[in-house]
Amino acid sequence: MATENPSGQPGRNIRIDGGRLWQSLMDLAAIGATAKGGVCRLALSDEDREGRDLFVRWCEEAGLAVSVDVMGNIFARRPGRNPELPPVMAGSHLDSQPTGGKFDGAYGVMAGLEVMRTLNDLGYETEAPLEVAAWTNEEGSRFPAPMIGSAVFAGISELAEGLGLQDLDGNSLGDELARIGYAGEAAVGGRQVAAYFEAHIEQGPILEAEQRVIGVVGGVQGLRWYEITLTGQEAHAGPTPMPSRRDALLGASHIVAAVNRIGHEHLPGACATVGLMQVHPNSRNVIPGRVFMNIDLRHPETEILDAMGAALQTASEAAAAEGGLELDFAEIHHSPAVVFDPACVAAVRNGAEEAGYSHMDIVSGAGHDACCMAEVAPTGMIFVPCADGISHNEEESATAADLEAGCNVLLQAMLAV
Ligand code: HGY
Ligand code: MN
Ligand code: MN
Repeated sequence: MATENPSGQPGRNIRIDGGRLWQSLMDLAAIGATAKGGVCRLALSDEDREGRDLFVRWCEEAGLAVSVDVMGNIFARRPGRNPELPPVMAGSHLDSQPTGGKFDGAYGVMAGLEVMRTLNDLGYETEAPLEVAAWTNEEGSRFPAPMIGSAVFAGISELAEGLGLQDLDGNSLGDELARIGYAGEAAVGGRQVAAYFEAHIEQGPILEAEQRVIGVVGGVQGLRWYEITLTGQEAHAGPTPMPSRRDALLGASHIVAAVNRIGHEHLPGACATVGLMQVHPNSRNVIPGRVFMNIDLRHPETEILDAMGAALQTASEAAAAEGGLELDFAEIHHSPAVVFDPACVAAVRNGAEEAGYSHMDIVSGAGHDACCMAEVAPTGMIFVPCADGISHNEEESATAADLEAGCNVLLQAMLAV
């Protein structure tokens, strides 16, 4: 390794290679590519394995030491002068939504790798080691607990809970890790991290509307997920009189309307969504006997999020009573609102200012692995705009220039702490 830093500056004038970053994102997006220009790399699917393998190969080509922990989280480590110091970490996730975009998650992992590649090019030696992490099942789309890889690393969730999660076909997360060859041997968590930074597209419209390149993320709103099962009675759609029906889908439709009402009643700030529903037996001429659904509630303020959850339970009980239906109601996930470490937030803001990028403070509407990492390390996030604020959509897009800017800020923040 050459001298610490040939330019003599503390990394201030270093810039990443935006073309290389963009190409890595496009090469990764070819894995699980969808016809509409997005990606489908569900957690621990064959496509996720392919994306992981590509990331690991690139890390090894960059001379990074790769390890995989028992939750399948991948860590690529670049040595610093003092191996005893805890690492400064960047990271995000490689898994996607079924109709996901090229940048959600992938950007933060590729940006972390680009930071390593840039420092390698310059022969820049840091005092502490650096790491880039790819966390397991951030999306919570296949296995019903978002950010579970980082949550187990941070001690928020138990390993057994993480490995025991099942997808809708009954496959366990642990079995799928083994199937794709990512049931690692390294212990999960229980080690110090000096600081964690996550670069991510905003996934909302604010930066674009305000014409800012960098979002200095101060924190993340709270999130609760609920699973509801309504059970009525399957019956023939023809001879069964309307008054005597116990139609589970009718009850579910009242709950869907109530979720939307609850969101509007708790503005500003509330978000309320029913994104997953299964109707049984889902046959054209059978009155649905059972409906399974997931509800996603979000708000920056804990008390209001709690009130939204209480209103949902009341509405669900009323819908079940009205329809003569059995109700199973369970909260399955809670990520409390998070405030990021002031020093990390300042490092992001300074990185943007020193590079001359327009920036603004912002709170994240989406959950991220950074929410979990904030439990165990000083944490910050860097946002860049995405077109029309659209994400979790195959048309998700961002500009190479903005992605490059965010990665430059990530580099500066990692060197500054
Ligand atoms: O749901 C979220 O906010 C994230 O995309 N997992
Ligand atoms: Mn994400
Ligand atoms: Mn996402």
